[in-house]
Amino acid sequence: MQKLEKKVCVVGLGYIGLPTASLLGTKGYEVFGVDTSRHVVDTINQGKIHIVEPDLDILVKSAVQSGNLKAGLEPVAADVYILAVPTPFKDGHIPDLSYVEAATKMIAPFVESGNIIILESTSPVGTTEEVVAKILQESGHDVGKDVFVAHCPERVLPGRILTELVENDRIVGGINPLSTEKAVEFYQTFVRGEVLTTDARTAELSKLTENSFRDVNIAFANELSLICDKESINVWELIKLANRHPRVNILQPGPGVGGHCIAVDPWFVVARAPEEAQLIKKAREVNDAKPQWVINKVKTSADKFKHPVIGCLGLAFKADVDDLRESPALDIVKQIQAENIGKVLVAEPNLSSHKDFDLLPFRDVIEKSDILLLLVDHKPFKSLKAADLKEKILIDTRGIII
Ligand code: SAJ
Repeated sequence: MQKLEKKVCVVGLGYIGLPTASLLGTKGYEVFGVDTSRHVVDTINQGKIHIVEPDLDILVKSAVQSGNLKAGLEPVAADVYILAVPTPFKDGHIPDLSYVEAATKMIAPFVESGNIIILESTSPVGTTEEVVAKILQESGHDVGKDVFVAHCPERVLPGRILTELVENDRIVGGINPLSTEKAVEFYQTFVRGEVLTTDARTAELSKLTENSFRDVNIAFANELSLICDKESINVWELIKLANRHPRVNILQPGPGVGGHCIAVDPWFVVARAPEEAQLIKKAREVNDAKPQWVINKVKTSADKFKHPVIGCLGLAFKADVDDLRESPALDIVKQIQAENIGKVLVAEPNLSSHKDFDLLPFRDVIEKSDILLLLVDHKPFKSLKAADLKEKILIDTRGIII
């Protein structure tokens, strides 16, 4: 593999930026990471991490110790800039592009002739051209000729980020063919998967499509769980049986869909095509309604006790991560607490503390609860057996306790 560029500046040192920066640091690039948080910058410069992701601690330590990864609050001159900042939504599910705008404005004074600027943040169609390229053009750069701009959406799965960063196929869409070509050359130096090429707008929509596809399929599973509950049928058994058909592959129901990706990105499609994106919108609504359904189940069970103790297992948005962003589990537990449905006990084995709850070991939570609400299929919880929980009311939103 050919090494073309030397210095990389990664803006945004979160779940995507930090793994990317440290991976590049261990591949021989000189990497400078930028974050607006002093705490994040200081932690990384000590070779430590501020997020939980398997093996990330080892990678960051090694990149920092080799001198190839440094972090700071302001960008530096580089050959390649990677923007990996959040793209949340505002009220009304309208995309919030202020972080992308701020990051582009921040690097603009450092950008020089020949540089490659890559937007990795998941973005609505048009963002690469209408925000990133436009700001750089307005800063006096001859975009597409002198500096090159492309979108390369991140597609890694939290929990498997380091493997997927290297192994996954990547989609690179430049604002013009030359930008695509330059960005592809860069990714080919560290990605083992295939690097597929297109234009920036198609690359943007491809990422949104992947997550919308998953959201729609999870919504189907969640809808089935409501139908099965009404019919007193075990949805997990039903799905297992249906999936034995060679062309059926139903996903798993849960307490709702969380994370910063699948619960957010489909809205970017809906925002630009509200008339057309009917199914995508409905799937979001089905998944967003599931937490309230779970809360109602807890309420019905709690009515059977004078002073119900509700043991909640898991706060994270999915198994074996500490990430609480858009977590339906967290929302459910907060709501149960706010509505005073009973005394709430919480276990989250991936966190050492939480500002709103005293976290307990999960065995203690089980022992002290009347109602056991399993919200996340974390590994330690999988050892639980229904036979050992006989005197409790069990609400297993993940179908792991048999
Ligand atoms: N979930 C279910 N049932 C399932 C699968 C997932 O309820 O059968 C729930 C999870 O519990 C979680 C949510 O969906 O709350 C999302 O989890 P996930 O594991 O499906 O996905 P994320 O959000 O961790 O990562 C996704 C991935 N996208 C796809 O699989 C299409 C990942 O590849 C993307 O890089 C990531 O979004 C992103 O950053 O966009």
